[in-house]
Amino acid sequence: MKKRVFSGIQPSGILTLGNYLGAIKRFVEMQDEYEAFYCVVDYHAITVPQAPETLRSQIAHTAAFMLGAGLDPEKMTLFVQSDVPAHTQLGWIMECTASFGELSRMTQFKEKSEGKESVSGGLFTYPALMAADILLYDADGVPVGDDQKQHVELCRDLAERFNSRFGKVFKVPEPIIGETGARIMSLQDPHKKMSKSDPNPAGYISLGDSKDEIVKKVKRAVTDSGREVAYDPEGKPALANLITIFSHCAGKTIDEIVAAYDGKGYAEFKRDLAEAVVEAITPVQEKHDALIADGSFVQILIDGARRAHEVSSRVLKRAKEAMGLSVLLDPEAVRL
Ligand code: AQP
Repeated sequence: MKKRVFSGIQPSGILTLGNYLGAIKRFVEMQDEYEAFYCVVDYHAITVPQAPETLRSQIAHTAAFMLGAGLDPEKMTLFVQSDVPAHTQLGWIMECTASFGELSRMTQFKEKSEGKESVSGGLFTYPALMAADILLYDADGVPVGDDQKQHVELCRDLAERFNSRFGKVFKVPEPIIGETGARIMSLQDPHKKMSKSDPNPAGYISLGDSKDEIVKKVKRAVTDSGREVAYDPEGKPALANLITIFSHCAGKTIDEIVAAYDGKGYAEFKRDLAEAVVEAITPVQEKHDALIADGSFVQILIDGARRAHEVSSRVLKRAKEAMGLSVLLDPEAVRL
């Protein structure tokens, strides 16, 4: 039997090159080897305010970009989180399993709430919902970028705690982190990861960007002082990030890129980098555009939600029974 993987992407903006290199490309590679469940996690996106029309369109674009990148409905299950009721139900159970202290330690909450006057309760508890998302599919592994590792560790802790209290209900999953491309950084600040919700669009390359926009963003990308194209993540983090992006997009090693620009300046390097990015994402954009035009992604999401519901409702039932919840699940058991 194939091992299972689960992973999700928030429709909190148009996907970035970071989402593509750090997550989606690997989702595609894994769909042959694993039984894969991939989810557009729209409940996670509403932890910050979203306008309804924008959210609807971001859900569509997220699904179409994932399919455009090569996810195949014959091989994997793609669905939208809010179409499958078990997610919020087990989400609540996981909130009650997690402690306030461990949720307070999540670095993403600290980063996203910093400097904000008001943050939603959901932003604080969302790692518990994420744990539920994963556990509902008895996932063996969770392919994520390095930024999500802490959340997968929390999911493991919650699964183990629940299992020790109520018996073995959940499979305890492992994070699957790619060696490279695990964290693509902002083009404007190499200490911040590239994020689709960055208020400064110059910081990210969106999968929706035109060729001209990509060329401009790469040209404007910060570099470190000096002239030499050298890979030094500590001393020259901005340049190292650009070399990493180049290496992924062109399918070459870091050493090959560095050797190719020996004695050449940043301008030539950036011109070729922009070209490599455009080449890497153009086929994804073309397939995305065709899926949006013919609307065929909608049926894929409907079929995916049915399949996800089948699997997740069985796991939810196990959890509720183990905890002593519900009358409907077993009416005889509650006759005292
Ligand atoms: N910069 C990145 N480099 C590598 N991987 C990344 N991922 C995100 N950014 C990078 C990976 O993409 C997957 C989906 O992430 P998500 O959309 O669920 O949430 P996120 O990690 O919070 O991504 P963003 O783009 O930064 O979204 P916003 O701006 O809404 O917070 C995950 O596997 C993640 O690791």
